[in-house]
Amino acid sequence: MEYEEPDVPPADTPIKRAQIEVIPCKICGDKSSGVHYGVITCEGCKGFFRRSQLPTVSYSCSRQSNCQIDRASRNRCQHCRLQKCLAQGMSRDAVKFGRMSKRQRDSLIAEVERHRQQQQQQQQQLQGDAQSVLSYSTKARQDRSPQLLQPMAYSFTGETELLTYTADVHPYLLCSPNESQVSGMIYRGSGVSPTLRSQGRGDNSGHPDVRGFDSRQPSHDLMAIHPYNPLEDPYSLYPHSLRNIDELCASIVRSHRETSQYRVEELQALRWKLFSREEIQAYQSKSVDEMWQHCAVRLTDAVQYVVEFAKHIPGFRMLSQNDQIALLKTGSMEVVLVRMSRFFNTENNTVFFDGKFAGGEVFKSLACGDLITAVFDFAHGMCALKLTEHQIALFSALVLINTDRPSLEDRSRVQRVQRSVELGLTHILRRDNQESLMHKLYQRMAVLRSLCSLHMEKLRWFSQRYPLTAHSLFPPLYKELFASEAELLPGTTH
Ligand code: HC3
Repeated sequence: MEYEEPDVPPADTPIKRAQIEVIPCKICGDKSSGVHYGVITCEGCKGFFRRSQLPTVSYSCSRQSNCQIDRASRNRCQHCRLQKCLAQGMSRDAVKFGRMSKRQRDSLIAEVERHRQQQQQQQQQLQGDAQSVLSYSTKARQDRSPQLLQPMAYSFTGETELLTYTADVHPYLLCSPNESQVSGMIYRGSGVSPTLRSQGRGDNSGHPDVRGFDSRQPSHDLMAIHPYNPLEDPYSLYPHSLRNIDELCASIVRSHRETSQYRVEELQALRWKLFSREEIQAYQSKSVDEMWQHCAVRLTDAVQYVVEFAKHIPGFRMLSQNDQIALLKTGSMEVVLVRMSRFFNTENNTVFFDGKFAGGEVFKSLACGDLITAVFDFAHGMCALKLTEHQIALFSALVLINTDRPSLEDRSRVQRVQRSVELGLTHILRRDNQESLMHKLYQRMAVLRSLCSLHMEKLRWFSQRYPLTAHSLFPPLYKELFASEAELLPGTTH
């Protein structure tokens, strides 16, 4: 019996179908047609998921279970398409719950509003693009494979300097993922959106972002805190539109929100959606190399969102591309672990993974029990700090923009960007009357470094034990991130 999902009638929810359709399909990025099986999808992915639930259906991937799913490629691999549906939370159960809860509906309204504003910003951005300090050469981007690094054009001394890049060295970092992977990623520029700026003038519509950056507050203009010195001024790197700390924070918070893979409020509704005993058994019966490959794909997905976040931190794209790569190679895993705490349930020590909440036992077949325990303990510790989304956004930016990273070309330039982010985080903590958190956050950064070195130790062990998987079955971006330290490059001697 074919499973028919009764569409949730838009009439009896405060959100009209037409409104939801501003949000692209969470699976393939095509135009959505509503909420289907609990997730906003297009008609094609709705029908695909319905068919995939038939008892006689099972899919397998003929490649590395990390096929890209977008509008053009969605029919190429049913296995990976279904994995993406599940990872986004599609489930037959969603229908049994009937209408959305108030919280889900509120979250959806917020997301619809965000997309509407982003489309508005996009329009303004397109008009302002000619003057924007930073612009991608979209033509070049379309001409080259979507995975390759895009040449970036930015002006330092008035002239546009087109950086060529040795794409054969790091072709996957700094790439622009396809729309469906980071749908909604239409963040532009580094200024404050007119919407935020207009509401900042006393119209505290309760939107936390606006309240947070109400321009009536004494704006801590960096010039005031930081006597202007053309060499020293951290803002000399920034486009004219970003001239005070409130705008820097707003820019980082918005980018965090748009690249955070899951909204905290969305996951709240799912926090008791646990894996069944059979599902846990299925993960535990995977071989070590199978589970490593599975987690590598999930980790790479998460890193892709962090790369997009990094690229929109004001000042990051002003760094040399080698320094951007150096910061991402060492910082992106750390930010993934920070972000993981956003979807960690401290009541049962589970983390949102593959569409449900998983305890440490799900990762048993990685054969990295100490790493898992350390990662879960870290997540627990982060949750204990009860950081707000704004604080997590600024903390994530500070984790990334770190002058202590190895092999930086222009440390002083990185330091200027780091300083502005530090000022931003201090500003947010001062505003929240939580300045005492700063030293705890620096302690968390030290733990992150130890976690990532333990991860590299495990990866070296794995790549020696399973060289074929490590060299040819991990996602290219994963290898690019961890290759040098874990000798994952082809032909590396062990
Ligand atoms: C850290 C983790 C791998 C990554 C997993 C992520 C962060 C992946 C993105 C999901 O949206 C959320 C998520 C949940 C659990 C995270 C895993 C917990 C344990 C596991 C290992 C410790 C790291 C394994 C990394 C490896 C082996 C793939 O290199």
